[in-house]
Amino acid sequence: MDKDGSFSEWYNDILRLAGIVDVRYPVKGLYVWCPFGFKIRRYTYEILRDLLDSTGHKETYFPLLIPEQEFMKEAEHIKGFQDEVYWVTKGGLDDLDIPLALRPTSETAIYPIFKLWIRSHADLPILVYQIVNTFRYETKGTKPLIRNREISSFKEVHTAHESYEDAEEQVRKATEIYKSFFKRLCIPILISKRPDWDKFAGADYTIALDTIMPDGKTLQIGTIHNLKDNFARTFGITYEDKNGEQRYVNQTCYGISERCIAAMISIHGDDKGLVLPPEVAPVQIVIIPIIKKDHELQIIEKCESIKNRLRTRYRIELDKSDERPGAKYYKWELKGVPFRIEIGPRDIEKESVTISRRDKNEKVSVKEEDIEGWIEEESDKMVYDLYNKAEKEMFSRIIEYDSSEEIAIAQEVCREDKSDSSSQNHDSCNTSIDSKIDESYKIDKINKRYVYKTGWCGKESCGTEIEDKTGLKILGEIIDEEKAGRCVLCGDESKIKIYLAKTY
Ligand code: 5CA
Ligand code: ZN
Repeated sequence: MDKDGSFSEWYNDILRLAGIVDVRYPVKGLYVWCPFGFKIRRYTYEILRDLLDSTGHKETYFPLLIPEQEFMKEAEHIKGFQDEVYWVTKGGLDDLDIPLALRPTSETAIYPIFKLWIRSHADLPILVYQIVNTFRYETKGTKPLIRNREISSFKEVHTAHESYEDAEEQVRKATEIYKSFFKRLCIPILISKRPDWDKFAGADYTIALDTIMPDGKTLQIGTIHNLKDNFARTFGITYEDKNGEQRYVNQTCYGISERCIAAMISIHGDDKGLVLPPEVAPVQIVIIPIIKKDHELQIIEKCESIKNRLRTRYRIELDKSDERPGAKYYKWELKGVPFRIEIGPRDIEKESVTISRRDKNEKVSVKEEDIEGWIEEESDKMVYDLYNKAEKEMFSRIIEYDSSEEIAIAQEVCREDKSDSSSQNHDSCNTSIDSKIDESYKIDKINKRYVYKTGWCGKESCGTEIEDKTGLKILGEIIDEEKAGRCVLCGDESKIKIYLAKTY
C-alpha cells in the first residue's frame, strides 16, 4: 500500500484489507460494516456517548419515517433537503395517504414532540441525542464512510433553551465536547463559522469542524448549528416564562457521522495498514510466541499466562496460528493493534517480554512484572504522539497569504487539479501565470494541496468571486483569531480571517 502515492487507492485498499467495510452491497452509497470495522465504530461511539452522557445529554430514539406535512413545514429546511430525501409512498400494494420521508436528519421528527414535552421554563433546557441511520440521496460522488446515502452512524443532538444567549452558550459547550472527542481520536481540527450561503438549512449560523485529509482536501467531520427560534416558530414550540408569558424556545443541534472514523483511519494509517489509538482499537495487544525447537510448550504456557493476566484490563489476542512470526506481524499491523508482545526463549530466560508500539519502529525489553505499567504509560505517549504528529502535519499545510499574487498560485494549483479526473467545476481557474511561479515551489504546493488562510471583507460578492477565482471553497470565518487585515479580493479592510480549501 502506498499512501503518499495514491491516497484514494490506499483508502479503498485499507477499508477492504483491514476488514472495515464491504463496499459490494448492491445499492449505491450503502455499505456493509464488517465485524472488525463495526468494533472500531463501537469503541469510537462509546467515547461520544460517554462525553454526551456526562454533560447532561439524554439518549432517545425517534422514528425513521417522517410524515410529509411535518417535513414540509420549515421553508428553508425543505429548500436545503428537498433534492436529498427518499420518500416511502407505498404500503404493500396500497398508496399511502401520507407520503413518509426517510429522515435525512431528525429536526422534523423531533420538534413536533418537543412541542408536547415543553410547557414551562422548568422543562428547559432539553438536551437529547440519538445515534441512528439517516438517508440522503447524495448526488456528489459517494465514498464509503465519507459520503454515504445511508449514513449509518449519525449522532445528532437536539437542544431547546429559554433564550438565544443560552443557545449560544450551548454552541460553545458543544464545541468543547467535540474538541475533546476529536482529541481522543488524535484528530486535529480547524474550527470555523460557515459563510451564510453554506450554513445548515434552517439555521441562524453553523460552526463547522474540518480536518485536512492526506490528499490535502478538507473533510467536514462535525457541525454545530444555532437554530435560534426558527424551528420553534414553525413548530410552535413555546414555554411559559417566569412572568407567565409565552415565549418561543431557542434551539441548537449538532451532528457527527462515520466520517470521524474515515478521518481517523486516513490521518494515522500508514503503508502497513491501520494505526489506531488504543482506546478504539478492537485488539489492543497481540501476543506472538516466538517458537524455537524444544521450547514450544514452555513458550505457549508463558504466553497463555501473560494473556490471562492482561485480559481483564485489555482487549488482547494470542496468535497461536501456524504462520511464521513475520506473517503474524504483518497481519496485526494491518489491523492497527497498538502493542505487540513477543515471547521467545530468551525473553523467558530474562523474565521479560519484547514489546513494540505500532507507530514506532523499535522493540523494547520489558520485565514481566512491569508490563501493565509500561503499556499504561506508552498508551498515553502514543495518543500524545499521534495527535502531535497529525497536528504538525496539519499546520504544515496551512499557509497565510494576503496578496493576489498568491491567489494566483492557488489558481495554479487548481488548474493542475483539473487534470485529475475526480475534480470538476473549476472552469474559471485557467489563468496562465507559469512565468511568475518558481517551479519547485509550485510542485510543492500541488503535492501538499495547501489550505489557505486569508482576509475577507465579508461581502458575499467577494466571497463567491474568491471561490470562483481560486477553485477553492471558503470554509468559513476562523474563530478566535486576530481579525485585522485586508480582503484578498477587493482590498477593503477585513474583519474576517478565513480558510480556503479544496473540500470533500
Ligand atoms: N441536524 C444537523 C445536526 S445533527 C445536521 O444534519 N447537520 S449536518 O447536515 O451538517 O450533518 C452533520 C454531519 O454529518 C456533517 O457535519 C458531516 O460530518 C456528516 N455528514 C453529512 N452528510 C454525510 C454523508 N452523506 N455521509 C457521511 N457523513 C455525512
Ligand atoms: Zn472584499
